[in-house]
Amino acid sequence: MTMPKIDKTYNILFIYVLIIFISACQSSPTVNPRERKAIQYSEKLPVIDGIIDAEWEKVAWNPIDQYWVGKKPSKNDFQGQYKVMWNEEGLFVLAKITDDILVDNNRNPLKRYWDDDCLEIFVDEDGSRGNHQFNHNAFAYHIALDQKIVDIGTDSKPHLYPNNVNSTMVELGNNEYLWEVRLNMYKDTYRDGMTNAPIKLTANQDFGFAIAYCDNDTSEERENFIGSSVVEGEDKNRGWIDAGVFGRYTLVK
Ligand SMILES: [Ca+2]
Ligand SMILES: [Ca+2]
Ligand SMILES: [Ca+2]
Ligand SMILES: [Ca+2]
Repeated sequence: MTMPKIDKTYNILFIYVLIIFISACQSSPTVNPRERKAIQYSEKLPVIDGIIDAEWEKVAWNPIDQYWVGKKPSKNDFQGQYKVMWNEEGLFVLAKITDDILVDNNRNPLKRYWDDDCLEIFVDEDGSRGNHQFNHNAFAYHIALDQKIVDIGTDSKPHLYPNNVNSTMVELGNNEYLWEVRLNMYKDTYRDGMTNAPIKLTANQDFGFAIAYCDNDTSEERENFIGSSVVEGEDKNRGWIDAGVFGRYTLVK
């Protein structure tokens, strides 16, 4: 009888394939880029001075490691990590950035500001997601090396938003820089050129957040744009238009 021998061979082959399949599944766990994460509460407001407050020690660093524009940079070229906390008064961000060459080619803060080195912080105060290109459903604040704050207004033109963000950047040495930022929060009814009262954040609410760094060293245009959230698809440079690509968070207390 030869049949049992063939059956046995198939059984061994089947088990072998099954083991390979299971181990492949285990070695690459499925990551859900839209998984909701927590932003921790800060009882005290950090001082925006580039010195790490005791409150910052209580929250973890997170990587800025998603290549939205350009390829993976070398460690000298760019490395980035951030911390984020919330308080009723606003959102607080600490970013540690390694960048080998700082450039500010466009001295006019409203001209091609994304082609100069800048930190970009994306906030969607109610986590509503959706388009925010020419409205204030969400903000994409570009923070230049001279701490000028730029986003696009409802008239489709870039504007400075000096009252919305308070930031500072200090050099730590070895091409490493610490950015400390406070962002006031506003409703989507924010009106450019008017006095807008900041809103209070509340525990357990949804929040959209991402952070990125525009890195240019020696080029006409930005060389790399590295962000914190996983963006699906070919075009990953969508944070300035679509709040749906921000990370999804809950403010916890
Ligand atoms: Ca501080
Ligand atoms: Ca660089
Ligand atoms: Ca919104
Ligand atoms: Ca640079």
